[in-house]
Amino acid sequence: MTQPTFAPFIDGESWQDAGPADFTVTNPATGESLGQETECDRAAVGKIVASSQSAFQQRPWQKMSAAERGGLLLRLADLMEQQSEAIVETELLDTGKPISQLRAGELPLTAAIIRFYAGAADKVEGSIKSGTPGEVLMQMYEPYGVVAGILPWNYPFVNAALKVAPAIATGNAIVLKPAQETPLGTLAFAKLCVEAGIPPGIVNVVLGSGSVTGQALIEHPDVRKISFTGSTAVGQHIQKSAADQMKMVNLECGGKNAMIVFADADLDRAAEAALLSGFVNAGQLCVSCSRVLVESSIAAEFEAMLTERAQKIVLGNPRNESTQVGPMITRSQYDIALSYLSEATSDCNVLCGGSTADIPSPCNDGYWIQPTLLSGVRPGMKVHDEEIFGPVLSVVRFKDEQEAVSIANSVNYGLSGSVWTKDGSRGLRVSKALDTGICWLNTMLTGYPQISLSPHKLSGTGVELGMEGMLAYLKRKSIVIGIDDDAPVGWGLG
Ligand code: TAP
Repeated sequence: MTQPTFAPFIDGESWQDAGPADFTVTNPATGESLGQETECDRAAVGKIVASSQSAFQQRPWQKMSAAERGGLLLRLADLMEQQSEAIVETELLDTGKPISQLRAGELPLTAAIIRFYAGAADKVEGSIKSGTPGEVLMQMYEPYGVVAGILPWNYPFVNAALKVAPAIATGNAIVLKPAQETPLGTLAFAKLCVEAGIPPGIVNVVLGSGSVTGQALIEHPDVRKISFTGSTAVGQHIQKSAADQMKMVNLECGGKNAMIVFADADLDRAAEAALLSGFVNAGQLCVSCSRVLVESSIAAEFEAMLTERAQKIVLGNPRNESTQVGPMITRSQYDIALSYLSEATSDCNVLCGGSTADIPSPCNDGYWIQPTLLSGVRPGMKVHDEEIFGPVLSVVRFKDEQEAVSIANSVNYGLSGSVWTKDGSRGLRVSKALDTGICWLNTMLTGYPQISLSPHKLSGTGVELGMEGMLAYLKRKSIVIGIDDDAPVGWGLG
């Protein structure tokens, strides 16, 4: 049977002969080929950015009110819900995520993000400040024009919404670049945008590798802002490249987040939260707390609780409703996670998991790793300090509050954290002391479009989500207006 060609999306249509289609997109749960993907070279990227620039500069986009753009986003969210089963199928094939989590988690979160920015579109306020009596000072916001949204493979649909919704709400055009391994969700998202009435060209998609297509996109002079989600190494590279043309850059990068469990915590809830955080999406989640810091006095008891429950986690075919953990999404990430594991298992105690998993047909050729729990992990070990981005949860013991904070903050990243204690003052004190963009206190991973995420340290720069995340898609402009014809101008000397 002939397989589909995944081609870039320009002016509301698939551009089938944009370039060579020789990259195979794979279903990570089964190892089967889903089709061939086109790679956009510099010329193809140039054509797609030109389409975005033209759509941005012309009617109907330039004549549309913010409220109308908000209305288009509401229609997008509605369409997404009406077509949710088709979207779930697309994401399931592309990423191998468990079907129950796609239905109950990702799709509702994506719709919530879009609806938040739909409502926010006409809430952008400028200001008037006092100057001299003869002058009025205005401050306002303007869209950048063409924005690049560069996406990772771990949550293609959610990440597309995180870039597209604020970009559209603020009147920009956006060119998305999905990870080469996971183009399906982004293409489906862009098509839905057109179906919702967003003018063709306002949401375009380039396809191809980061080094060729991504690089051409970030270097294009008409791209005035880059919103990137991915690894710290690539984020740093993008920031350096963007400096040549003074582009505004937003970077959401890696994390090595800590959950701190004090002896007085509700251990039952804390154990559930730790396992969710460590193993949801097979650990391929930037904000997951892959380090569990446990007060020494309860460490043995807590490790036993985690082990007993981790052994019951259902790993397997993402189509089964009962599946909790799916495969690694890419072959390369599977290899990276296994290489971390082979090093860690000689230095630490493996409480459960620790290697690949055999999943029966049709999933026997997928990228499967057992949910793995390690104890005896300490700062300085690679498994403690570096982001693995796989289903590996490390237990680290601490003796008191000061040591817990010091261990949590000892890594180069600063994305998220979580604190578990019944002592309210301590909970807030420790949450404040964590050098991270977000902290959950006695809860875990709850996501709200209305609160911003601003990564600290090597986890990134800028802000995503919330009103501030939307303002990041706008440049500032001040206008000073003279209203007194008799006011002096010039040197004021005569
Ligand atoms: P990366 O390898 O950094 O790739 C991210 C995106 O950048 C991909 O689309 C990639 O393209 C592209 N890219 C690579 N080189 C580029 C270049 N020179 N110019 C422009 N684009 C380029 O990350 P990943 O492995 O896909 O994602 C996992 C990482 O994302 C983890 O570190 C995770 O923590 C992070 N992440 C962070 C967050 C937040 S909110 N902080 C959320 C999700 C994920 P190709 O892959 O096609 O080559």
